[in-house]
Amino acid sequence: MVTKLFDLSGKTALVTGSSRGLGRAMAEGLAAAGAAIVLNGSDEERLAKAVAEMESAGYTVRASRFDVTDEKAIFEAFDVLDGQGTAIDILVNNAGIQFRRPMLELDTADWRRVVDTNLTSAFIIGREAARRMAQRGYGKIINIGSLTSELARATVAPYTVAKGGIKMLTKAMAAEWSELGIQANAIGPGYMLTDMNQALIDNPTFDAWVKGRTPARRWGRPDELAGTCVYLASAASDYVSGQIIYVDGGMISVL
Ligand code: GCO
Repeated sequence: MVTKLFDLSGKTALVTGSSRGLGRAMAEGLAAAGAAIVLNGSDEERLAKAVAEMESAGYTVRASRFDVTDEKAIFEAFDVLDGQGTAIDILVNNAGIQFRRPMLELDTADWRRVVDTNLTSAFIIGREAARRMAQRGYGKIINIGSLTSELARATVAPYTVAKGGIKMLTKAMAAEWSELGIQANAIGPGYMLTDMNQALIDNPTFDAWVKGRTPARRWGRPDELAGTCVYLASAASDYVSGQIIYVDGGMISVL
């Protein structure tokens, strides 16, 4: 019974920003649970390499290349999926960028770029997916937040604002879409070993801070998000909506 609850066979998942990092790790986890995967990225070469690697692992995968800040490209991508008869049952809004700079020195253009990529994209892609999920009375939306969905860190204001918005967008989606058979939830990763964090990982002072501030005394691995992602994508979470689950080694829960 338990394994059936987490079985994603027959489901298709679109994971944005999934040619590497957290998105790729969650895509692998969803695929291992039986889902067919639509990988997304803007870099054609990196995306093709990720598709090939996942196909060679025996997974059912295809690519959908679009920039998550380009609304026209998003419409076109969904038109292609519609034309192929590909229904997106599970959407993981993972795509995101980081830009570290004190606000007093921050250009508005950089603010807008981060908020558009990390937050507005989740609304646009979420809306397009939900319009189709509502017709089928079924869907799972998983937005990727952050510790900064709750707590601010100096020099990452636009990221923090966007991730705080992700938490509340998730609740707004739950408010409007739960009655349509769509569950919208979020995952809040802690400090994870990703390319985006490499500069922090390589900084001995920051590395020591993360290890001291995290009860688990270590950085998280991208694959450690897969279990929570599969849970929120599966029947096991059919009565869960509007929640954010932190996968952070305990960091958000302690002073
Ligand atoms: C930073 C990091 C964080 C982590 C993650 C923490 O500059 O503080 O990039 O934002 O990536 O979001 O949950």
